[in-house]
Order: sequence, then C-alpha cells, then structure tokens
Amino acid sequence: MFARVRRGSIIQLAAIGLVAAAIATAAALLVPWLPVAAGKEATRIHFVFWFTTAICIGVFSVVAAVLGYSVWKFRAGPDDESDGPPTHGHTQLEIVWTAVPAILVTAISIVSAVVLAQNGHAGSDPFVVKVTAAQFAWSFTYPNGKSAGSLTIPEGRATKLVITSNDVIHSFWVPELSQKQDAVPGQHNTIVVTPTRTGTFPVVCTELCGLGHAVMRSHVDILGTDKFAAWLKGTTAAGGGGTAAGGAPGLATYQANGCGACHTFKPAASNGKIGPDLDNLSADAAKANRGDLKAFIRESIVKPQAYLEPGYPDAMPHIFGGQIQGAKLDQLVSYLAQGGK
Ligand code: HEC
Ligand SMILES: [Cu+2]
Repeated sequence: MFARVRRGSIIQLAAIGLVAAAIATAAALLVPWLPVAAGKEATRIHFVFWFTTAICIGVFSVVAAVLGYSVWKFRAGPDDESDGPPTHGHTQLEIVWTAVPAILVTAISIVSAVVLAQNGHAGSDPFVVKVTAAQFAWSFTYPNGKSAGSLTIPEGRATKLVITSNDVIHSFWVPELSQKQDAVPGQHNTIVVTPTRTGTFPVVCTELCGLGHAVMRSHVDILGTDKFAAWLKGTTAAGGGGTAAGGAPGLATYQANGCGACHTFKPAASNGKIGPDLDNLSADAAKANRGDLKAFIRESIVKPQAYLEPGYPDAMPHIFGGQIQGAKLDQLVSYLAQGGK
C-alpha cells in the first residue's frame, strides 16, 4: 500500500497531522490541567501524565491525518449513491496498527509500575503521622503524642501517613501532593509524601461520606526543617491556620481539634462558617432550653446529634465524646461558656 501512495499525498497527510498535533499540544500546554507539584511523588505522577499525553498527541495526529485526508479526497459527490470498491483488508497495515499500540501501552504500563513502586517507598527513616477520618473531620496524631485538626509536615523528608477511619469510608487527598488513599474503618492504609516546597495546601475528603462530606476539609502546612522541629516541640497549633495557644488551656483543645474550621469564635480568632457562631452561645443555649449553658455546651460537643441548632445539618463530627475527655473537656466547656476566658 505504501508503495502506491504518491509523494504529494504523503506531504498532504503529514501537513494535516502536524496541524492536528499543534492544536492538541496547545490544548495540553496552555490549559493548566494539573495543580503545582508540591512533592516528589506528585512530580513523578505528573511525569506519567505528560508521558501518556505525548503518546496520545502522536496517536491523535495520525488518526486525524488519515481521517481528514479521507474526508477531503474520497468524499462522494452529491448524487453518488454507488457502493465503493470491495476491499479485503491489508495484512501489513493490520500488523502495524496492532503492534504499535501494543508497544505504546506496554511502555505506559512500565513507566506507571516504576512510578507506583517508587511512590510507595518510604525509605529507611520516614516521619510517621497517624491520620484519622470521621464524619466530618480529620485528625492528625504525631509520634510525640501531639494531635491536631490540620496536618503539619517537614519539607524534604518522606512522611508516611497511616490512614484509618472511625466510622464510614473516607478518602484522604491533597491535590498538590497527588497521593490519594481510602480511610477504611478497622484498616490502616498508608501513603508516602515527600514535600519539595513549603506552603499551605488543602486536605480534601474525596469519598462521599454523608451530609457533611463537602465540608470535610482541612489543610496541610509544609514547613522548612527548622520551623518544623520547633513546631513539633512547641505547644503551638498549626503554622498556617492557628495561633499560639499560650493562653487558656481550653483554647489549645479548641485548636487541636479543628473546631475553628467550622465555627466562628472571636476569642480564638477562628472564622469557620459551617456551624453556628460560638460567640452567640448564651442566646442559643437559652433558646434550646436543654439545661444551663455549660450543660448545653457539653452535650453539643460530646453528643451533637442530641440537639441540632435550627438551620444546621448534623455535620458536626460525633467523635469528640471519645476524643476530648476529663479535664480537657471541662476546660473546653468553661472556655466556651466564659466567652474565651
Ligand atoms: C465539621 C464541622 C464541625 C466541627 C469540626 C465542629 N463543629 Fe461544632 N457544630 C457544627 C455544626 C454543623 C453544628 C450545628 C448542628 C448541631 O447543633 O450539632 C455545631 C454545633 C456546635 C455547638 C452548639 C452551638 C449552638 O449554637 O447550638 C457547639 C457548642 C459546638 N458545635 C462546639 C464545637 C467544638 C468545641 C468543636 C471542636 C471540638 C466543634 N464544635 C467542631 C459543625 C462542626
Ligand atoms: Cu469524608
């Protein structure tokens, strides 16, 4: 077949192919399809993405060239209702269009397998953080026992996240770190992230997990090595979102449990909008009529579903009864009851 194609036709085919490749390349490069890569794993995944995209552009331009050329050269005239000449296949051509895609698909598989293996490798000395998902909040626990409602990790070191859930299936995702992992009750799934830049990025639940799924968000602070060491030792809450918890012990508990992500409370400088403004607690408690102010606050924390503030969904996590107990709970309740004192 190739022998019979004339030189002029080859040039025309190539010209259509080049135009198609140029358009596809522009669409690939000019639209920001991917978030910035903030980690080694993300950089590798982006490489697989571009590797596959380059192959797709190649295949697309060949197909578009043959298609465009055929439409242009072999179009039937307005009243031509005759059949085309019978053809019986073309062995050479069929071998080519089977072998080439097989090679390309194999290449993509190999590159993907290598990246997958590298991305699962935590090295000999990873920093380990326990991630617990619950309707509808994240909590992160560090090797020294410190725990917080947002994630803080060091730049330049592999962090192994050990992920589980207290209730239904959730999924942990930081788009800029590319790694995604299901949080399953009773199971500990891991992923490795090795940040290559500092900054604050969103943590997203990416598995529909109930009414509050859309608000099940937190953030990750990636700190330089020294700043991170200081943060880990200190009693300060996360670098980006929180402020120093030097004052009331109730404030530390408030910040460590991520209450501020959903609640506005002026003394804690938080401005979440998913739950009620906690500056109006006395008025809300009086309306609710479920015991005095402290009893109302205590119940709202340990058993939020017992009474729902009118106009709000049952989106407050049901985990705090198990997570905040004893003196910590007492301090948090007084802190809120006394308007932040
Ligand atoms: C995922 C979002 C979310 C988080 C995190 C969260 N809450 Fe809530 N909270 C809500 C929502 C929504 C309501 C209203 C529904 C209800 O009454 O349960 C609420 C209600 C309350 C109320 C009752 C307020 C009123 O005016 O009726 C208190 C008190 C409260 N939360 C305290 C806390 C504390 C303390 C924390 C941290 C330990 C916390 N919340 C964490 C979403 C959240
Ligand atoms: Cu979730």
